[in-house]
Amino acid sequence: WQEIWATKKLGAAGDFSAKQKYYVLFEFPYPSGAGLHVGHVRPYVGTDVIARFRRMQGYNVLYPIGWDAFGLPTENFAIKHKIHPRVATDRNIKNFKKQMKAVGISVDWDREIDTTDPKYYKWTQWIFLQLYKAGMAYRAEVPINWCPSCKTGLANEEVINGKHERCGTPVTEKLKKQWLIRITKYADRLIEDLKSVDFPERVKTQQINWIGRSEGVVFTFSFIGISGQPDGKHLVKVFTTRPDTLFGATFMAVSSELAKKWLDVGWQAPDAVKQYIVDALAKKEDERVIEAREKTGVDSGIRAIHPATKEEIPVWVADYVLGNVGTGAIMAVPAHDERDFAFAKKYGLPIKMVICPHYPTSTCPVLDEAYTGAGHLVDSEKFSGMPSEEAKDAITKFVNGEKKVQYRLRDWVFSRQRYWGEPIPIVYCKECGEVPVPEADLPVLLPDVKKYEPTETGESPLAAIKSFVETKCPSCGGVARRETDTMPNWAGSNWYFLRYLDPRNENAFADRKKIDYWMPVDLYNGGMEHTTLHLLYSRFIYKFLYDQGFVPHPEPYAKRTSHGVILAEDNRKMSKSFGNVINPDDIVKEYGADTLRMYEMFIAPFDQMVAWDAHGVIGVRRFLDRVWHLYEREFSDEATEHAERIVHKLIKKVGEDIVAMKFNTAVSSFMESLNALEKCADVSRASARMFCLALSPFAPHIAAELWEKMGEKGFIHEQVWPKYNEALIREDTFELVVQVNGKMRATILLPVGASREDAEQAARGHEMVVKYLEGKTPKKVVFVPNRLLNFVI
Ligand code: ANZ
Ligand code: ZN
Repeated sequence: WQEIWATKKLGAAGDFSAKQKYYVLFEFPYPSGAGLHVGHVRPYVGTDVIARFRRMQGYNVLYPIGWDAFGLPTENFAIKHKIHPRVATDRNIKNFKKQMKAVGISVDWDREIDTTDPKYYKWTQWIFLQLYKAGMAYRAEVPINWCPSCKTGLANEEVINGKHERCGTPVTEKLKKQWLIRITKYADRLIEDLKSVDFPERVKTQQINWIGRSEGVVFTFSFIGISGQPDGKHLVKVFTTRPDTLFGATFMAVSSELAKKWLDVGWQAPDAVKQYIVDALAKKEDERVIEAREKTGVDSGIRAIHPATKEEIPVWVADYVLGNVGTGAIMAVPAHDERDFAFAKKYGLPIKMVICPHYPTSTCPVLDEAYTGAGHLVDSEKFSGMPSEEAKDAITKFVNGEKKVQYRLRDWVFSRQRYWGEPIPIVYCKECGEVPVPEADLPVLLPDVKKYEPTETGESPLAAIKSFVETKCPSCGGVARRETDTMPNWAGSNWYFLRYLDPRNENAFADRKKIDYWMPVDLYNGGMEHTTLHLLYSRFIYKFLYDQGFVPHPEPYAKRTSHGVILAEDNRKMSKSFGNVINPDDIVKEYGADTLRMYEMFIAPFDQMVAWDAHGVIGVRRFLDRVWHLYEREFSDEATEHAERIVHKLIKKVGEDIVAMKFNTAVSSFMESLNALEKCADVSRASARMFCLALSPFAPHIAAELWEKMGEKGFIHEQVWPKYNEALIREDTFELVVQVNGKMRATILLPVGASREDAEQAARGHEMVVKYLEGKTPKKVVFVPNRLLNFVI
């Protein structure tokens, strides 16, 4: 059947068809050397069920596939096994393809794409040039995350719990000249537009938290100069979200990065302080600051003037103040901030309470930890007694603070010092400086080389390839050098869903008419782990393309869903290193593709994590065997009401469940229906047809075969999804609740639509009712049709 699907092009999507379009997308696979395991297959089968179902419903379905093939895993694999990444990639894709075809995924193979194909990455580079022209891509020397094992810079999003998300190595910091993308410019819109899309709440929350918008205030502190007076020259700004706590600021703390800048401009710090700063910065190179680590600091000797009280407070250099957040300096309020509290305790700094949770103030508690909530101000001069929310504005005005919105999100570090990625299309010329490669000269081809290992110098391996580096300036024709850093693999994946719309176009990343026809993606299923990586990046790039007039909407995905991870039978993550990986090929070989598919849909609610269970697989296989046997019967030509009822109910249930992605309950409905059908003396041909059609999105191979065996005409996958008859699925009985004085005393099974008289007669015959009526005549009998009867005595 898979061969027939291939020749008939079952998955082919027609551009501009008059049918209603439906774009269903799964995150395209990274073709690793390890191949697919059964966990990967879950979202493919889920979306395949939907694609097949929507086709039967008459939609023009786009269900595409491609390969996200640049990046570290392949490159590291290639280095380890001494195979060129190109060769490894081709080999991996071939294997993935074979595995996916074996499961019967009905994608449109004619639209297959590969991010490492120069015809594809030409457009990835083109998008970079658009970003560059719009001032959205820039070069700057910034401290970045550095993976000492992969020897490359990383974006913040790629560091999970202080570790590189791909290899697990603790990340360090490195100061480096980098390409950055101004994703921060889109921070507000990335939050705001979540309102217009149908994403799971947890996805929205994670993105909002990652962007971390916080509204606060910048206060200015002045330092005491040589004369012992504030000289007006040394002003330091702090960012705070709690301006109401200003009177509780007992010291200031600055990052070592900021302190280093002061040293650079001539600050004569005591030797111990200098040493602390140098050590702290060096430490970051080999050990990342982790939240939980003990806070350290040193008194800088500098004193600052508190802007409200005019008192002198010490200025400390502390490692918990981050150089790249806010202004790199804070006002420390130990009484009301946990970090400041811990630091003040450690170094014996004063803790001054200014927000009291109780009012009046006489009952203020003694603090044994920071009080971070709201309350009334105390010990704050004329602001004492004011509610803290109100005091925020009042104090800000009082000391001329400026309101400021700050984000946790950083600009996106876009340079990688590795071989297997898209070259960044920029040239450096002595005369003209930084020059973008003209669009007509794209793609900048990744040179075919023998040596692609990362270097110790922090430079990309491309830097050692003369024929690549040395070039002519596109602007003046003079001697120039190419940029040797490559892009992160998110560059190719953040727009791939657009290339599917027009994969062979040589003049544009996609034809605008096709984009208008197909976009937005109607359903995008993918892993939760991509929420603040690919999903955020691709929303951002799409918004950028929207602003440039290349796409019709501000959001690419109308709806997002997420599948749960499948664990191994030992309840651990499936991993080669644990030796617990289950390969779909083995299940297909032993039990068949349809068994694998239905089991994966049956295993648990689609969005929940669950462990693999070999017995469950056998159970599903038995079910399919029984379906097969059912079709060995002679079906009657006459409709038999009982079997019809079963099948019509099934059609309704399965159709609704597919739309709601409740695949597991759909599969159990198949099982229940089969049980019931097996007991029917007669099953009509019409019922058998319908059951087979309903089964076809889940078990397409068996359904196609049964269809043919039944002698039905046509190709099952071109049939229309069956309509159920409302009259047939109506329940024929209901449970009447019988009460005496409002208390339930019995339930009685009655035909739907039973009259008041019938209900009363049946109830009076029930022994419990007889008992509680005690022979009395009810004052009133309340009757709710198809529900309830209440005797009031
Ligand atoms: C005084 C204060 C008093 C603060 C208080 C909090 C509670 P979010 O909400 O995450 O943005 N902060 C500012 N810049 C910092 C930096 N470079 N490194 C470390 N911490 C920094 O956090 C804002 C708060 O984080 C700011 O408000 C500041 O501490 C701290 F009762 O200022 B707060
Ligand atoms: Zn790494």
